[in-house]
Amino acid sequence: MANQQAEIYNLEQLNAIARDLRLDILDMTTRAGSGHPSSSFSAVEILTAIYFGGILNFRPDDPWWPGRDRFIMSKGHAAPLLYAVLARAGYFDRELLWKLRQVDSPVQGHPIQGMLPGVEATTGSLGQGLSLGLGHVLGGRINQLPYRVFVLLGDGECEAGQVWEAAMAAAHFKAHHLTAILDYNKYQETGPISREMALEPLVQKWESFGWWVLEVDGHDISQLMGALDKIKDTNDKPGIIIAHTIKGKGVSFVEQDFTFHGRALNPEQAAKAREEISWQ
Ligand SMILES: Cc1ncc(C[n+]2csc(CCOP(=O)(O)OP(=O)(O)O)c2C)c(N)n1
Ligand SMILES: [Mg+2]
Repeated sequence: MANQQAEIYNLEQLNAIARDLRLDILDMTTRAGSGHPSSSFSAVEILTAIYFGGILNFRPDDPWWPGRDRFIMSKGHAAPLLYAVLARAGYFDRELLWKLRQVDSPVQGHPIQGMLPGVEATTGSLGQGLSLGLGHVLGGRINQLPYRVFVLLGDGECEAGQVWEAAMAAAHFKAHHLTAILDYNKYQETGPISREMALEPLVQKWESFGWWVLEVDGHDISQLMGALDKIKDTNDKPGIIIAHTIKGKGVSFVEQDFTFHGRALNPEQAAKAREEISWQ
């Protein structure tokens, strides 16, 4: 059965959705007084393309439908983005977003499977999502369900060894239903990746692990959709889209400032940010 997402959006509408998601992330984190706004802003267009560009096959009113495609937010600290997307997709009431990080709220600082419909995996301890995604693909193979699995990785996350263990295993098992998207914003928590622990040459690394590799501008929704579509044809290899992004994208004074990694904007900063985002 086709994607239950009834509406098909054009590029202009998708860019408007991306802008609205940024505003939600801003409001959620500023109201909570904590969270990861810059990590969330970085991947807004990636999730917009996957969820609203007709890539992911999902049913918000039947979230555990066995045939659904899976999206796993491996960089779990970008939970505000995931929650904003799931609310927008119709999995739950948008009012829940304002309970981010409150005690007993289902919208915790990191996603917890079973607490909210649409959350496929409990993440936040970095490095685990690709292994989980591979497990879903292999399970689908056993159960003869040809769903696809998409996993969003951070670049700092790729400094974790488990990512490469999963990469090696996915190639070995010819897991061509597995697509990783790397949010390559060049920063992790404490500074630039090139200084903390360099990843380059990244394309060659993934290729040498047996993956199909595409590179895109991670803020260009049409490039992302083109790559997400093309990567379905890998035949016998898993695929990765290396999406070049800007950490904090959309708010000038947050962009590339890693001190905003785990820090919400204060109300004055948020008012300025709202103004900037609203014009995009
Ligand atoms: C296993 C593990 N180690 C350390 C952390 C703490 N931590 C949270 S986010 C982060 C940086 C992640 O950087 P990146 O993957 O590049 O994500 P970005 O925020 O840049 O999108 C770190 C080290 C963690 N969550 N899990
Ligand atoms: Mg990063």
